[in-house]
Amino acid sequence: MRNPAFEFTRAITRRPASTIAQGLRAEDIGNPDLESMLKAHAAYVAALRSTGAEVIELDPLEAYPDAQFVEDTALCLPQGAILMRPGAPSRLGEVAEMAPTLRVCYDDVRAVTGPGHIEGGDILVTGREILVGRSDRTDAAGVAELAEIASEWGYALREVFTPEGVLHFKTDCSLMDAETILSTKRLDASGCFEGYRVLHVAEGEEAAANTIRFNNLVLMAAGFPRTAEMLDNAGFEIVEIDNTDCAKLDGGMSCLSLRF
Ligand code: CIR
Repeated sequence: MRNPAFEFTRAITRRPASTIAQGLRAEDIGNPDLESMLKAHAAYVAALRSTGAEVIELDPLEAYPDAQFVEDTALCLPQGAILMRPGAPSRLGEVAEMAPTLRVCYDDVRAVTGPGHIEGGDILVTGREILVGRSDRTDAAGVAELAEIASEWGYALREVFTPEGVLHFKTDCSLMDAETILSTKRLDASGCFEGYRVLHVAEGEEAAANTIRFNNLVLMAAGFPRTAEMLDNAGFEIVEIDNTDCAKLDGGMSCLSLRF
């Protein structure tokens, strides 16, 4: 039987728009380059497809410079999809753009309607529970509304906290298999992964923590050799993707797809 925490038959992605230079970022380290971002995006989609999954590639949305980070718009579970309510005002409209595609894929599509906010980047679904990190984008009311919907589908949801100054909970962690989490030391130190097997990214390679386990592969940002070697030694099959341009907008591997 397939493990829904990391074995998927489908993914949804959205190609970056020509307006990406207007994308949100905590710190300005220069504008991303559209051509190289498109190239990296194509490599990302190809890696997902290489596992046998179907990838639905949506068109760019010029009005939403962050819309390629589709993960923040929804949570996809085997029972149905839940539309999020982003805490970034400029991203709220991305949800309505994603909804029609999810309604084609799922019979049951629910929504977090507010007043709270929640973004998919703050949600880690493991083999046993849903962890949601409160952050600047995800508040208590957003978590509570998601918890209510998820409980109807039999999920236990646990509220945790994203470290100060870190955009999303999953900026600092990812699921490797149903019981194994890759994390920065600073996030693991909060105790939120007690009872799991935790692998730490190498010191100085904190930006390597946002990966995705997608079927047989782990997609990770290129340029973190010590973390890549550690994961390889732990038996994971790694594919490295150039994340240079997405990183300029605080984006990483998980943000670029919805997986189900
Ligand atoms: C933002 O600030 O919303 C985008 N520039 C980056 C979103 C990254 N999404 C994610 O980690 N799930």
